[in-house]
Amino acid sequence: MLVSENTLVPAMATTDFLPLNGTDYIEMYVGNARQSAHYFQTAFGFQPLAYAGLSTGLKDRESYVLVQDKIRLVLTTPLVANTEIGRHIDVHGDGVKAVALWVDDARSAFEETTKRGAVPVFEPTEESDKNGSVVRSAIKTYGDTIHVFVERKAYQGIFLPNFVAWNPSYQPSDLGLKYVDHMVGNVGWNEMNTWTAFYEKVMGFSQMVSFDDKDISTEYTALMSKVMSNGNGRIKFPINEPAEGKKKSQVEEYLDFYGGSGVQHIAVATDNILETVQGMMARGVEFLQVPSNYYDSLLERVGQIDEEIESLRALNILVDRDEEGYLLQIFTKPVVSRPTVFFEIIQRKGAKSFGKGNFKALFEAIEREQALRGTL
Ligand code: TYF
Ligand code: FE
Repeated sequence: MLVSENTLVPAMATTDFLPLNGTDYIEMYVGNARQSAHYFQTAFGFQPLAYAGLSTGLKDRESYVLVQDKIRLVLTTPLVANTEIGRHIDVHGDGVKAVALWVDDARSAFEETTKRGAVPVFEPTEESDKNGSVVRSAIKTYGDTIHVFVERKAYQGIFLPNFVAWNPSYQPSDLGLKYVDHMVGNVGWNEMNTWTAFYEKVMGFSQMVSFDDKDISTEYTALMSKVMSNGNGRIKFPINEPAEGKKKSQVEEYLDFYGGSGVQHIAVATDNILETVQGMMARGVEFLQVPSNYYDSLLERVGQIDEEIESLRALNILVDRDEEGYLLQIFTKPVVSRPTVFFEIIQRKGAKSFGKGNFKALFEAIEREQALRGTL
């Protein structure tokens, strides 16, 4: 059939060889999962979901699974010496090991990506219990980070087979976090294009936007960034690399302390950033601060918005606008001991971008923190 010029060709005219339904879970390897779980419950409002460890038959590790709406966070720690998990923590500190992606077919996901050059971590593996079965497979991405493909269409349990419900009496309330908006990787000098090519060729992603060191440089530091997105836009992975500036780039500081490439920030969405951030602050989460004069010229830059400027100023929430709408965002200080992993809280009101208009104010705020650490 001939397709005339005016015929609308469906966006997915070419079939997506790696259809992704969303982020399935994020697994962090941490030194003390029991205490980290308490922190993410208290400070971020995550709810207890599942547990696996000594009492479920594991001998060398334990995991706590927390949930808030669509976000699942798995905190895993070794229980004995000389494990792969312990080595990961020794090299990287507490950090993100796995970005798990929800698929309909974990066998096909593994086959399609490995045949395009992905390095396998583990082959499709079926696990089952009385609630059904899950198939998972995994490939490497930047640094020691991996992508796990999770196929759960034959599973009715709470998380994965062989996890039990975790239902402690301590259950602080939810803080309105809804889903993972994007997850950012910091990669080594001149490696950004290697990894964006990986997401393009191996995982079928395409590039949404790119920022060079002219967009993202302050008086002192610089970085470059490209945002990769999967076919249906549910998965967005910006990739940063350091650029040469007058002083040490925040990405370089990350690479030094993380011991290489890894996940820099996890951006989580809320429908009410004012309430979410107020709640998180009351529970002890520390956020980066911008100078109060950021708000003096805000309306000129972003135009009319629903929120009151004074409420945004009081909480240090940043605003940016693009052709499609605006967004509100704020960044935590690192949530681990090393200056590495942090969170972004984001509320989108139409905007599909990442807050380019805030880069300068944000990066200057990060530099003030670097200066306090003596790492600038
Ligand atoms: O994800 C983004 O692109 C924004 C901005 O080190 C950003 O959140 C980019 C780099 C960075 C911190 C934030
Ligand atoms: Fe971000």
